[in-house]
Amino acid sequence: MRIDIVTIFPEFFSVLDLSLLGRARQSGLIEVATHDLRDHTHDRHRTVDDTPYGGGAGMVMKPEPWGEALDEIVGDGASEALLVVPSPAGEPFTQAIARELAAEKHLVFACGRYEGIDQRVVDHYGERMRVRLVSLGDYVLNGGEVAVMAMIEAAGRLVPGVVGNPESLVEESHEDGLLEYPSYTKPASWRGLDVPSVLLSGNHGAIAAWRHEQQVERTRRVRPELLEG
Ligand code: 6GU
Repeated sequence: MRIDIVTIFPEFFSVLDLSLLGRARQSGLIEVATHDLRDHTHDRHRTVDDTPYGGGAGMVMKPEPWGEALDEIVGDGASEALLVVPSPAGEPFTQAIARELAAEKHLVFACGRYEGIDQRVVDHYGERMRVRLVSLGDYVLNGGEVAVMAMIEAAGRLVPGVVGNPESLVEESHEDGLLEYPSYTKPASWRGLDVPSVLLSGNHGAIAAWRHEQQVERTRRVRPELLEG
């Protein structure tokens, strides 16, 4: 998988060198390139934003640097790539979307700052390629960078080969529509708290039943809306 990220803070993504995704990059499973939007400005101040037409607070990102940067990445014709624009006005990011992103050959992330990117950027590229506006949740971030980091981590670990033991992907929160069951390791007793005895029983049927029960109970308690579907 190839990932291109356009941002005014390329250094922000240096943490992608670390851990699981860092290893996936070293082994060539995932190729990541960051692009500084300001490299596509042509004024002395490297301006990427301007005041909004119609008035109002905040600044809007100008379309021209985005056009230059994205043309350079996807070419100026139709593109097979998927353009992902993080936006609080987008569709909510879910495990299902992470799976869809993980199946793509080429992802391009356009990180907006300020009050967002001139709408014509999305409209223009929407005529040449698939574009998705995706939100991390119902709260406001200063820019798309943190959201893109979350999306890359969630999707990247689903790319075949990135997580060593693919079975560990199956028994996780959200993979079966439920929250995950509580986990325990040694010692069997810690500060007066004992590991549930069923987990020490060696009875795999009973353990599976207990874990499922815990999943349903947890989900009913904190995320009842997940049980409706
Ligand atoms: Cl994707 N971007 C910004 N700026 N704020 C957000 C978000 C994205 N998702 C939730 N809040």
